[in-house]
Amino acid sequence: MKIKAAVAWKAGAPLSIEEVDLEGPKKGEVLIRVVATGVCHTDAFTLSGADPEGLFPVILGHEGGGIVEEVGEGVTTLKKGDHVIPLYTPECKECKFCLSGKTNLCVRIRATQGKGLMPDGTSRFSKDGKMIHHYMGCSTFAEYTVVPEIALAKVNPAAPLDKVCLLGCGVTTGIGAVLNTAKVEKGATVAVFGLGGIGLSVIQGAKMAGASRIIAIDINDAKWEMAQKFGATDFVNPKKHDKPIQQVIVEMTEWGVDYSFECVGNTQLMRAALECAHRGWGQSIVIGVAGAGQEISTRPFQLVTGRVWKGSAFGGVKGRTELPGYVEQYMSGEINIDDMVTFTMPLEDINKAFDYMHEGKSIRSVIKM
Ligand code: NAD
Ligand code: DAO
Ligand code: ZN
Repeated sequence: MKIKAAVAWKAGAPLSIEEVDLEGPKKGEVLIRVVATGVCHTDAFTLSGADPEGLFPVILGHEGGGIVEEVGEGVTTLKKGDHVIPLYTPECKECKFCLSGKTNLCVRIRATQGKGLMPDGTSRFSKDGKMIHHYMGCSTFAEYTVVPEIALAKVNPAAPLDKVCLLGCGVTTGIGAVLNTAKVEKGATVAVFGLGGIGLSVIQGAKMAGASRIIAIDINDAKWEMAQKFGATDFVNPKKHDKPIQQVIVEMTEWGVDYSFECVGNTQLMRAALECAHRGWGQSIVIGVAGAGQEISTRPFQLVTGRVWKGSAFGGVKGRTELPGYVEQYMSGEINIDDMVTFTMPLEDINKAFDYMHEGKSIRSVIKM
């Protein structure tokens, strides 16, 4: 079928809105009509060329919500009309990782997904016979997309897809990192580095967990108001201090915070986040994705003296099992998504969404198809 999509033909260039060809779903796959999609920093990261796994041409987008249009052979858990959120971290419920009870990092389709292809090793997208890659198994910057059945969470059809689409990445990643990865407990102290969609969701998660103090850190003062709305108690702008930011946080909290979260993708900040964690037990969670080839470092004595360095992908959330519950929490008012949506716009304006992100003007822009 012919569909409209935003194509990234090469790194560093704006997306091009054009008609492309989409093949129907093959065995184990599902055709989705995309209703809405968020634009995440990770899309911009890949578009910039800094992503070590970035492939071009590609249809980006991984924070979507849609409706099942057609199912391929062998699909048993979904039917036409179901409302779904695509999962860049699938859940097959059968692989070693899914069965471990220790991680959400399902490997069932990892190899082909990393190559921008469907599980059979081919792409459903093309233009004039030229293959276009899938992105993170989702490719939601398109009117329609094809996604493996194991990478779709079926959700409450009453939920507005132009809001709950953000559970496909940002909101879930932040809240999950707090509740699943760090397991922040009531009364704990927390520092959050970077107040985009991820950092604000970490703040929201910390508030849900009952943290007593939530220190929000960003170089953009304009982020403070929203951070406060989501539950931050303190704001620190590193640019306004001469000392290293970890020292500032340690001095504010005596021995450091119980939990810190890096939500930028800056390796210097990852070090600062670790080093402001409490001596003896502080945990620091890396959420931000650093550029190709970058490395992190600290003095090993930081770990010898009890600090723990961890990472979190999609908040440690098993999408098919847990995402429907997150949607219900949104519906009951326990999770705030509405305040994360700064702008909504049509697909034709998607490059503006990237501009607003780079200018620090948006938390999330949502594209309504
Ligand atoms: P964003 O661009 O919306 O927000 C980043 C924020 O960091 C901005 O407010 C910016 O002002 C701030 N910032 C930049 N440099 C800073 C510095 N030196 N000190 C303090 N603050 C600084 O990004 P986002 O969508 O919230 O994503 C954040 C990161 O999380 C990205 O690296 C993204 O790729 C990554 N991410 C990871 C996962 C995962 O599962 N691990 C999922 C989604 C996104
Ligand atoms: O299973 O090895 C793997 C791939 C992990 C995918 C999770 C990546 C999380 C960070 C990227 C942010 C995506 C929006
Ligand atoms: Zn699996």
